[in-house]
Amino acid sequence: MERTLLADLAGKKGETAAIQGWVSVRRDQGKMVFFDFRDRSGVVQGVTLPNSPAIEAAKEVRNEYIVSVEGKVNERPEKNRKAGVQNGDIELEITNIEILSKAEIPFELGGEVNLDTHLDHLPFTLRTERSRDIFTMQASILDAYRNSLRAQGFTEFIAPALVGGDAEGGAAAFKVDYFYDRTAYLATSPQFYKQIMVGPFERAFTVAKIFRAEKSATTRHLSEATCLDFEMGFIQNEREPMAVLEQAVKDTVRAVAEAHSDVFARFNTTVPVVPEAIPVFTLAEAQALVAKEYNRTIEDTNDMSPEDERQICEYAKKNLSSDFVFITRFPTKKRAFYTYEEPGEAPLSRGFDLLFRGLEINSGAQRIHNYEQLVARMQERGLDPKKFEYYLQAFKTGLPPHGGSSTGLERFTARMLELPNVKEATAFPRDMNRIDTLLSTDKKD
Ligand code: AMO
Repeated sequence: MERTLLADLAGKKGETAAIQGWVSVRRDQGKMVFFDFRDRSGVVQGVTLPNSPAIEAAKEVRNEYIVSVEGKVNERPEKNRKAGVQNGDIELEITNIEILSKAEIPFELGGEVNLDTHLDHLPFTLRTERSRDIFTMQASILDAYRNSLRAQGFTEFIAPALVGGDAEGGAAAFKVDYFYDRTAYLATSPQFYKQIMVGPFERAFTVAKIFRAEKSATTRHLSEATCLDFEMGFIQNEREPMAVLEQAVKDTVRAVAEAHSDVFARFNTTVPVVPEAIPVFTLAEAQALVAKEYNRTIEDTNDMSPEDERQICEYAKKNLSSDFVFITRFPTKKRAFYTYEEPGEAPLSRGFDLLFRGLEINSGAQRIHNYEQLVARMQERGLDPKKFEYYLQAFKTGLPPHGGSSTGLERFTARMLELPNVKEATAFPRDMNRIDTLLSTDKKD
């Protein structure tokens, strides 16, 4: 018999159907055996009556077994109906049950486990409703972001993960043994390549893997992350990439709100609030505001601390009805070498960050597009322009004034659902202490 997805069972009341899926729960009640089944489309309850030809087979089945089941789709008696539950008004009366795969489970799925136990068992724990929700949300974010940028005239390209040098000229890079005894690196950012792509496309974006060898064991750092990067030509200043990003954020939030109200509810959070215009503060304004509002002194006036980020977001939520805040006018020296300085406000730059629910999820800027100025900036920073000759070709052959930004997909997802740790929003996180399994048992995060 052809398989029916659980979401389509309700249309088969009174008929016989064949389903395939997982056993979320098995319950024995007297001589009957009940099951909660799940598949990619949903859930249904099954019952094996004492006189069913499947009763002996049903007794063998345990939680998380994968089964192929046949049965009759019955309407449940009025008193047993469950309002608000998918298929809460039907039940599959099982006539045949075949085990497709047995399961030896380390613990019950969906119970409370600490993050390390969760991560140690991802091939199993990714099956929880919570994890499936997180990665369903992530897939939707990715989709919506791509759609938004395409609608804004951007062309997607694939950036390389193996590169000849460190793009940011500072961020710690992982070394790779390459052919001919050469050293390659894992890309810390698709930065150079997206700028190069302004040449052919004017507006280009990429979803890129980035690898960072920073020794930061925090709730917001990964060694391997996914970035949503775009770059655009013919801008006046950083406000244009900020506007593109704002539109992408609005489109993404709208799409996930439409598709996943149930997920927001299960995570006990709400759809983020994006006002018509996301509030913009300069670094100095933001820090002065939190210092006053929270009666504290600012330690580092060159950059936002995690506490500054949390507080300015709390302020914006309360007073400006926004879950997002832009910060601008960081000192040029604190930004990557290619960052454009604001001519009227040197030594401040045309760089910006976007904060979301207390965390930086995006960085961007207008870039230096003039070849001579870029070479001069490299030299100021002690970087050897010779090592950047390949990238510099784009400038030698001419690039329009341009800028762009990069959003961390895992951070965006984590804040969307208010997850405390970015690792939970990464299907297979790599950090200082872990590649799949812990690298050392005495170095837990
Ligand atoms: P930046 O280094 O700020 O900027 O990175 C951009 C965004 O990527 C995410 N991110 C990370 N997420 C998890 N773990 C990490 N270790 C990590 N590092 C970065 C963050 C961050 O906001 N080339 C510039 C971008 C640009 O100017 O367009 C850059 O790489 O969400």
